[in-house]
Amino acid sequence: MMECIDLRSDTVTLPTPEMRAAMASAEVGDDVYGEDPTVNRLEALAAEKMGKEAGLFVPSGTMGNLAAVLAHCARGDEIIQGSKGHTFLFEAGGSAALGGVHSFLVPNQPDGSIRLEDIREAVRSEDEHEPVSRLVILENTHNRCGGTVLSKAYIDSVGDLAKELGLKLHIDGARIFNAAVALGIPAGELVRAADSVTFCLSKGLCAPVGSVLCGSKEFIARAHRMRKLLGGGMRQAGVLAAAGIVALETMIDRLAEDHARARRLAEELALVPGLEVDTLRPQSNMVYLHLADWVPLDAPQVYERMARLGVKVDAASRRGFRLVTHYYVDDEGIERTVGAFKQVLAEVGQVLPG
Ligand code: TLP
Repeated sequence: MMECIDLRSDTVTLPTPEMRAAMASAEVGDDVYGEDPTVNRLEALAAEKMGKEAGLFVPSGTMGNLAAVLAHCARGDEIIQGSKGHTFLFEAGGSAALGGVHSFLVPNQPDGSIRLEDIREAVRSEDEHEPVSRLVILENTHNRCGGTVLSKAYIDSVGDLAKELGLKLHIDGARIFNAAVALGIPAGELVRAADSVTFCLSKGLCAPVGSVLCGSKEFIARAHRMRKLLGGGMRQAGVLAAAGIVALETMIDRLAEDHARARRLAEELALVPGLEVDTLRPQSNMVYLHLADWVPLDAPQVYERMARLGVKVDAASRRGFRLVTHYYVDDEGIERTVGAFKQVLAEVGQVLPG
């Protein structure tokens, strides 16, 4: 277990001993020639789990999403996506910067969804003044909306609408297994309506590096070219893929533990004077909270004091935090986190009950 409790993200997770052993003994080859047997095995396993024909191992979720956009869209095309989406907010504007692909933003609802009528209204006409609507992106779980889970029924309804409107559907499923575990259904069923999906191996699943983009064979062939263009063609990448295989084989079901701990964390933090928890019953492994108005510190100052007590949290906004549970945060870690918040807030003058 880590000395310090690090709840900044599930990206901070370290590879497990089983992963390190698999990495050390991985059979490898040159993946740009398609000759790395371990990468090939990971891609096949990922495709099977996603219920798609093919998979493509990429270095990051960001590259997976961008390769998908570039494989779906031409310059001057438009993506319809949520205004709180990771692909819009936190991927360096890659679709516009490198793909010449424009975004039409529609509001994310508090549950992470975007409304069907907003998608319908966002679609452009044939008029030459307008960009060409091409792609819808959903995010599941939805990071900025609180780790919220989109249901299969909702995704299916977006898929039907996309088909009707002649659009493709991509899912940024960085944490799709958290969503699937929360819903109690296989991930492949959850993303059935999507033309493509990216999921990450290096978040709650604890692999050190990598994501997999999945879709039809024909789509993945185009995405393969885009990965090369983006500099993501790797050579003996089986060393990394080996950890990804262990992640898929051993780390999915246990995500339920992270979700249970996130709920406990939210419930206990809600009792701490000075903290306002945004969602009392988080749906997956994220807890968002903010400081009450009377607290004379801002989030970065609280972060500093918490860190000195050995607890790291993500100061997600001026007065808000995101706490992400994962494999390396156990029950004691939850207690220490609650204790550290209590202590920091007590130090700024509030008398705590009990
Ligand atoms: N998210 C990171 C940060 O970038 C915010 C985090 O700590 O949560 N999609 C979603 C929904 C994500 O949350 C992330 C990473 C990505 C894509 C990008 O994955 P990477 O970091 O592998 O490029």
